[in-house]
Amino acid sequence: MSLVLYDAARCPYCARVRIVLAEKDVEFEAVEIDLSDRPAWLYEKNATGRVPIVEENGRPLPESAVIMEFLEERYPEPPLLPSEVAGRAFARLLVFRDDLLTDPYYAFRRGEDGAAEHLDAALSGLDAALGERPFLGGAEFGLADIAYVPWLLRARDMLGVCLDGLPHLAGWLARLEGRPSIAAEAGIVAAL
Ligand SMILES: N[C@@H](CCC(=O)N[C@@H](CS)C(=O)NCC(=O)O)C(=O)O
Repeated sequence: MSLVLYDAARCPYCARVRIVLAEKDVEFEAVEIDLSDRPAWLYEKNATGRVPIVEENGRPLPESAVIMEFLEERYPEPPLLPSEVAGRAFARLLVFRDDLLTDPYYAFRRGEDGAAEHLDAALSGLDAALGERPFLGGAEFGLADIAYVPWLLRARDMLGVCLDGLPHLAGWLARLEGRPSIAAEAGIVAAL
């Protein structure tokens, strides 16, 4: 079976897929896409022209949330969703609601008025959630954590967002960075 990832180092959505592939120790070929000069053929694989796209045996699949689920089913070990139905639904809900973090993140990156306060509020919400459970989806590391961590790494390391006043969030990020998959992503961010 051949697996190709159309990838971009700076893309946090691609980071989700890189992390899942690393967690599951899946071999794949990475094709780096220059987002400022995207090849015309990319639109044949994804009508929006966006990455990530995963291609299995020549069949392209876009959308990071869908790709994460696909990889979870295709490579079930180690599992990245809870074994119990309600737990899986909760993890999926968090992925579905990722704009609670990504909207204020991009607004802050664009320098919009009031964006710092909105990002602070989003980060405080995550901090509060992580005060109640060790990982975003519950007791175990999984897709919910992977869905959010690319923006946290970029907020901290590229936008200079300080997590000092957010002990649960900072502790979660430090725990995640103990995993080779996330440490590798932090390395990619450092090299951007
Ligand atoms: N909803 C998509 C978003 C992917 C996305 O926005 N990728 C960006 C790079 S981070 C991209 O390809 N941007 C090019 C564009 O918007 O034209 C996903 O989850 O995969």
